[in-house]
Amino acid sequence: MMTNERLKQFFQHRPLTEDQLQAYAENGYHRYGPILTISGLEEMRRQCMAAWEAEKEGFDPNKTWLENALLVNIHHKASIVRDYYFAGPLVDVAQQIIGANIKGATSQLTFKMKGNTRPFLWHQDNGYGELDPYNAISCLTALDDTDEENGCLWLIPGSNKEGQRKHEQRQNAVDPKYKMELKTEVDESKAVPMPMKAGDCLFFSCWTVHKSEGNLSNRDRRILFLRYADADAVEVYNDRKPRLGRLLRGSTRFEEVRQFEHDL
Ligand SMILES: O=C(O)CCC(=O)C(=O)O
Repeated sequence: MMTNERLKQFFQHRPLTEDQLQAYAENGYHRYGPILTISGLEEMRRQCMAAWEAEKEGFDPNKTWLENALLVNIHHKASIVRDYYFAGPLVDVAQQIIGANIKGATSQLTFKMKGNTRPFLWHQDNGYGELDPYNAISCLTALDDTDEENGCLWLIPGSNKEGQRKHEQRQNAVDPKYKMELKTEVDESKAVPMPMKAGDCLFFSCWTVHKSEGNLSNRDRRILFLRYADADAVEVYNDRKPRLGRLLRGSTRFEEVRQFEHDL
């Protein structure tokens, strides 16, 4: 693990204010703004791209979303992600939002490279992986400037207050091989784009409905996606088994989760 000095060189810590916490509870998201320093962004890009290029080839329209856009467990493959995920500013943010007991629930690269025009339909992250309690947060760190042209996220402010939604399973029009895509109905007029600068972070609740459009630009759109959950969170879709993930703060009632910490 990095020393505190090195963490400060790469990551910008800012606890959320009371007003920000209140706005998050109301709107279901928070634009944290810059979270990586210039050298943090450079190092993050360098390590993530090395991991990406070791496993992925260039964008291929005949491949699935999973093949083209996802690299899971990136914290096993890039030490800076591991430090950021386990000891960076987002752990404090997660603790402010979720409470004393926190685990890491997901780490992945979500790279919508130029040429990848596949939209990602409206959904809640708890649609794909329903966790209980319902306070998990998804944190997106931009490794490129992201905007409407290259497939930034869109979300529906306040949708976090409407609880767990029904999702329909769809076949994606641009990526027909991907049959598992979920979609929930929304009032599109309430949608707000979430452009980000490289090095910025946006996080939102497991109930916040969001989507992204295809990347129609000639620029890549690289995002690091991390999810944090209550240390006792269970997978509703999996017989309520505990979600495995490293315990980062506090304690857990699940021996598997305590044990999991030592496996990494
Ligand atoms: O990366 C994207 O464009 C959307 C991904 C997303 O919303 C998700 O993984 O939940």
